[in-house]
Amino acid sequence: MYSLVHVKRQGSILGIEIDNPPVNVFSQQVRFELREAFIAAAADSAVEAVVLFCVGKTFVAGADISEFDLDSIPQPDPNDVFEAIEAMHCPVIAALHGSVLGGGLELALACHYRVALASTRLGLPEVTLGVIPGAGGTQRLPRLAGVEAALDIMTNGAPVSAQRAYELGIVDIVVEDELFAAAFDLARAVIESAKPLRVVSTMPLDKRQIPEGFFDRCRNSLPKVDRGGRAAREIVDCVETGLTLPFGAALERERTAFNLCKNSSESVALRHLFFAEREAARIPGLGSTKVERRIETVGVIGAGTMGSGIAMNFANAGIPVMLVETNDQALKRGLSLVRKSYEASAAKGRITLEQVEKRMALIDGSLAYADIADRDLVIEAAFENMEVKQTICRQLGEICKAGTIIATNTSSLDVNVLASASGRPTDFVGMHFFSPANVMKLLEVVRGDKTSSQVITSVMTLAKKIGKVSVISGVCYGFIGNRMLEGYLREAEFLLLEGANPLQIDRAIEGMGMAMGPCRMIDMAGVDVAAKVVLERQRAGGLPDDPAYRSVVRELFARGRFGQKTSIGYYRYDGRTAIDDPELGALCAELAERHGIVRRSAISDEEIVERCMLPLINEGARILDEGIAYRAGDVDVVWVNGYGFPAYKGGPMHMADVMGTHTILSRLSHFATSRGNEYGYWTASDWLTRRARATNVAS
Ligand code: 3H9
Repeated sequence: MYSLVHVKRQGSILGIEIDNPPVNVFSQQVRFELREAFIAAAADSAVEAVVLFCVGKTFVAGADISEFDLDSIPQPDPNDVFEAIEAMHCPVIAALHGSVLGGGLELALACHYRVALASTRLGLPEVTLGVIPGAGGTQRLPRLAGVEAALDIMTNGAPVSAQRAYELGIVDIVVEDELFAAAFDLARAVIESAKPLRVVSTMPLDKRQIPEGFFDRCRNSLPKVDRGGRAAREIVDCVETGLTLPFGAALERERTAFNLCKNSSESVALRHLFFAEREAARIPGLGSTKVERRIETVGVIGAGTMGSGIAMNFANAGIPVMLVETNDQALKRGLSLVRKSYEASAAKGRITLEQVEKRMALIDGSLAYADIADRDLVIEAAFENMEVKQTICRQLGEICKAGTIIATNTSSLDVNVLASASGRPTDFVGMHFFSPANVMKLLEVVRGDKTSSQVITSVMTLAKKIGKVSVISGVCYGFIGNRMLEGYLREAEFLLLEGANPLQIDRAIEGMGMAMGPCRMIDMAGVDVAAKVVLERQRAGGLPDDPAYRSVVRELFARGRFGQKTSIGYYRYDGRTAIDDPELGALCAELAERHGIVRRSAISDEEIVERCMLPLINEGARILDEGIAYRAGDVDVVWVNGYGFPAYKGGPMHMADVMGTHTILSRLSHFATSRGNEYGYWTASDWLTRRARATNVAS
């Protein structure tokens, strides 16, 4: 008796159904039951065709990623199941819907025919997990779609539409609805035609169409630095060697490469993030008893860059949104910002002109708060000033209907103070979007002391709907992400004072994988913006009493070197090209002397990376200690999705795991001695110390 695979007979056609919610992963149990079902079907000569399909929202969405932590994929191997399918005496038709990904597509490719619903997405996204298709994907897909298209699909990992898959020969029929009827019709047609079975593994690979030097060109266009690129290179190798090897040997070659990638530190990190992103959406202790408020309409206060970007997220997801401004000019400017952005996307072919108009039609503008009183969610995205935001929140609390969720997009202000200003703290939440808000994936959802679980859950569900990766943060200065930025930037600046230059710092940090070094990042965001944050923090008494602390950014601000916008900041700019500026070196030398900091002639890249990363990890640990983040994975998700931390290193806390707590403690202690620790910069967090003790006890 099977539990996850069910067999249903319709005359001489056998329906084999996989039912492994939520996404029908190709787990060991599914493989076992499916193989048994095919072996039984093969023994039944009355069966003239098989239709393979899945229950629920999708066909098989891939192999079970959690099995990758094991030494090898547990038996039965997916390839054994596929062999059983290909060896069938009668046609096997896969009926596809939802997300046919990874091992799911490999399963479909082992069938003789494929019928798909038009809404289906098909792909081999293994590369995004640092692995390669390991169950025949690198061998069967090129046989159907051709080498070039197959490599494109596998090396970039993005799924294609059913229509595109049809054009490429991956699926045979696309239907708008009635998937099963179409699959059964095809089964009957194949039975009647008595054509030979289309066994993909026996199809020839047309080598003549591959131009000279094709694979080398392909390798050269992959990422130069190893940003998780090992898997992409292995994919190219597997396809190339597959041209000359017998199919069975090519499968073995593929599996060896898969195992190599699976055991790489990059893949371990990427898989950690896959699960961390999903875990981040959960509120501990809430279980599955979720009661949510419906959010079908949204209002946004403020139509500046942030407000209009936020509004676009909702329009993109088909949710009507109203932008509110204080004057007509600002409103018109905001709406035209949105239109321009959509038109730019259309010009790049990302959306159609029809979609531009459809989305614009979902965005209304108004000058009156009363017009958003009946909205389900209202987000204030006004200027970052406590008085201004308090006034807005008060007004929103007064006019919004009962049940409206009131949100602030503050990046630094106290959400509890704003919640109390609204007079409805249980309905109040922080929604910290990152700029540009319509592009950046991250959303920090800030729970105030009194925010109801229902409100948090509703906002997390909405975040998923608008395509955000969301993480819950408690209230503290800068929440999870910006708070951690402080120690990181502090050390970058101290390194400048000690004699490193911006170019070296950025190169070292980018060399370890960050998307952008700290100096370039501040120049882009605005030295003035960064300096004002420091000055405000200082005014509020939130900073150490260290006159040298962030003295570089403050001095640059005082000298009007605001970064890219004034063509000079940490760098001098020729257009967008950053050029080393000797005057900056002189300025840092002057500041170092003023603050009694000894300059050195050489600072190693290793020291730069360590000095910037250790405070990041240490502050992440404090955030965990204080319960600001629920889990270490949440911290990682924030830094990877909001701050350009390399996904293939898994985030700062995953990096800490890899380094080991004892190593981190000993390096913190090293810098406490070599740099001095008057202001506690190198004092280890309790969390790290406790962990080190726990590992001592365990070992
Ligand atoms: C592969 O196939 C290798 C093979 O070539 C060969 C091997 C030899 N495994 O994302 P959701 C869980 S590599 C385990 O929230 P959605 C997920 O953790 C794989 N678990 O749903 C979550 O659990 P929980 C290639 C998985 O509707 C729940 O399912 N395939 C897997 O927003 C719901 O997930 C991929 O890379 C998995 N493969 O999105 C596809 N997939 O509820 C990965 C999901 O406990 N999956 N879970 O938090 C996805 O991209 C999305 O899940 C999908 C649905 C688009 C399918």
